[in-house]
Amino acid sequence: MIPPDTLEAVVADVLASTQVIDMHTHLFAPGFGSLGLWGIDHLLTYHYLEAELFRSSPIRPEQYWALSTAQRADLIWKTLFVENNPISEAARGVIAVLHELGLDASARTLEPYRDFFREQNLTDHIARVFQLAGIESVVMTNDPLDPEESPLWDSFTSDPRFHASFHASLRLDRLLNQESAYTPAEARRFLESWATRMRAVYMAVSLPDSFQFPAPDQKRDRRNQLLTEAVLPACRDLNIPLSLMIGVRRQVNPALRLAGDASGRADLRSLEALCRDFPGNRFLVSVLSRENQHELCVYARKFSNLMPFGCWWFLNNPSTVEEITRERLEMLGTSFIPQHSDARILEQVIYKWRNTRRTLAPVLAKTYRLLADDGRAVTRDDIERDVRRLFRTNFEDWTSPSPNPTVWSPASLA
Ligand code: RAT
Ligand code: ZN
Repeated sequence: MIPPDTLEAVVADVLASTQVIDMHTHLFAPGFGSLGLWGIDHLLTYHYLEAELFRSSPIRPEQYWALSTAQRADLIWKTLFVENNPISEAARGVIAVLHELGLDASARTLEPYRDFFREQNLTDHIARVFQLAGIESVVMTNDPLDPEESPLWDSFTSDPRFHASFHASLRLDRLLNQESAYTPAEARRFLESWATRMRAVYMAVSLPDSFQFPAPDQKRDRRNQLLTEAVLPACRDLNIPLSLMIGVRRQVNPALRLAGDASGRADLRSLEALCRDFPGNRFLVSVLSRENQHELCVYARKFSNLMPFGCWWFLNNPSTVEEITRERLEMLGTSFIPQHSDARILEQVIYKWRNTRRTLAPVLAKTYRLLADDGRAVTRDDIERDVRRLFRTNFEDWTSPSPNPTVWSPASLA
């Protein structure tokens, strides 16, 4: 039995020693060259920090975009890290990364950091970053309609070295949210061939808060038509899930570019319709609005083909992660995926997973304390089983279900 006063330390230790599968990032394997972002200049010009820059500096967006990447990074460092204390989640993250990499996080200029990153060999650096972050592998976001990315697949597929650490996911935003000339039949063939080529572990799309399924004019709704006639059948054929990231309001302030998106509450009856009408599909779902979180848990209780995941983007702050994770544990036990990093710059996985573990430790410890109060104390093995499920196997089971699923029968209980 674990003494009550060491419970949180045991939970923290189990969290620290369980390797995560980071199921949604914007990172790229080294074979993708300059698409893969890393290093101090990219860490500082992360769009979460760009949004914060404009709140503390008089610079106007058009003046900022006229600067080089290094000049932008210098300005963000000066504004958010020297003239102000870096206390926001995104700013504190940069400090944690520098510290974990053994650097003094209080330099006045970026030169010492630039020197450090210049000396790194990328392959070794990736291995060190994954080890510091406690992650086994990451899932990339791969868009075959991205003219910069698609030609690079030729060399990547022939280089199997990185497949174990960088899985692919087939992103559908361009296909579904922007104009594309494909008929549903063509789109289905296109998706099946790309998903096979990429060995995609799932397909994914982000959807606005206004997403409606079925739409009032369902027959003329191009996105819904492509969903029902191309995406969902392709996912069924390939036996992979579809990830829906619902509630993003793109470009409410276009002057901020990538930092110009916001969030909105969605009508999750659309999700209800999808889960009910397509029982042969599995859905991974994240919702961006805090107000949608409880409903998402309710729907997960109704539909076993729905897997809630992550505390996405504006929700990835300790106070909100704590609230959402508590709610999920209370309503779903361990049948959800608590977090993904959404990292865009390699080293971010260090701080994002550090923060996730730090927030999860007291939440899980409290859950076990309540259980002990009610009559059942947990062992370290019990905790390990839960954390493995949350950090790994819920995702693994959802993306690569065993080829011969054990069909449930009353006899299997005997
Ligand atoms: O969190 C982010 O970086 C956003 O800009 C989005 O990329 C979001 O995560 C998405 O995948 O659409
Ligand atoms: Zn993302």
